[in-house]
Amino acid sequence: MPNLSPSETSNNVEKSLLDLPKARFWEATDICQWEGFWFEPSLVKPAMTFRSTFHAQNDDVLLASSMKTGTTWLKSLSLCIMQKDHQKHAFDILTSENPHFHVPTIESTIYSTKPLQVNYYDASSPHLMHTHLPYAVIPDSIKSSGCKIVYIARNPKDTLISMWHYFNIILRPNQEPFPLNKTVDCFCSGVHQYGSFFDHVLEYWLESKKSPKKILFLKYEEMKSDPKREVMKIAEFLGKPFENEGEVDEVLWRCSLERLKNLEVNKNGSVLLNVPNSAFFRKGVVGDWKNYLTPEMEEKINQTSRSKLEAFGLFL
Ligand code: PAP
Repeated sequence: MPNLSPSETSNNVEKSLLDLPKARFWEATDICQWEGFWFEPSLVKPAMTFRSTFHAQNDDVLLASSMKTGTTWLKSLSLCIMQKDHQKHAFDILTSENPHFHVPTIESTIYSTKPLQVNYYDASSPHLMHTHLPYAVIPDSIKSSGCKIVYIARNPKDTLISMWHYFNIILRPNQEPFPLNKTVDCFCSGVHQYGSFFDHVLEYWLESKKSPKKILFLKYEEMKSDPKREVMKIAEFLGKPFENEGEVDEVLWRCSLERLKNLEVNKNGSVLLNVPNSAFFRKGVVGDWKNYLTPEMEEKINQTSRSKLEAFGLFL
């Protein structure tokens, strides 16, 4: 096969994007299916670029998650942990910008409203980065190098309700909220951004079982119920154990929802196009779904969880 120039490769990518299966998400935006998952069409090209050109270093760290499962919290905690040797009692980085600016989601950097601080394709320094991409499409070099992966999962019903609030703000600002029963249907069939949620979580979980030193699998609910234990686990896993309990408390306080929500940088501004920083902080309550879902909706999601997750031994 002849070598293709970058523009020929790019043209081929554009053409292959046109052939992907398409669907409408919440009557508001198009999504397309690539490698078995659903994406906003504009994210597929950056995802392909990430997969084919990113070269992981052994000391890189990739945070990963499906949407609305605790990404913002994980980014904040990991950032503080990775920087704690330099920071000590000095500068509090989370007061300067939203966590999504400091730890960008690689494939979404096309929506960044501000120039990035780090070039993720420059291999000269270690990276702390995040992706919502499923395990199957993350770069091979991440899988084969010493790069560690921290994944956060969340109960599907709370994830769905969090997603419902978020996309109603972002995609339907002057409309009625999207009907919840239809939201449940989309969620269970997997036709939503980065969906299927169930396949996404299961893939990372199975990989974490095979390679526990490579992938740390966290649950939002466990982080809420025993934050100290979980944050110490993350720090150990990243090779940055805490020296004393005071350090643990400090990091947890810096990253607490109440504090982040009330920081000026998060009350105002936007680091992602058309997404106010405030949209990333809501209630953070385990079981909030009980305020919204009918018993029928609950059963539909439970049934999907049983067949897609619990059948493999994963309980969320
Ligand atoms: P993303 O996928 O768009 O990045 P993500 O941060 O994963 O969003 O999810 C947002 C949820 O995490 C919100 O949950 P809720 O809708 O049920 O309230 C948000 O409130 C919660 N969240 C954000 N920051 C924190 C934090 N520091 N501690 C605990 N929960 C948080």
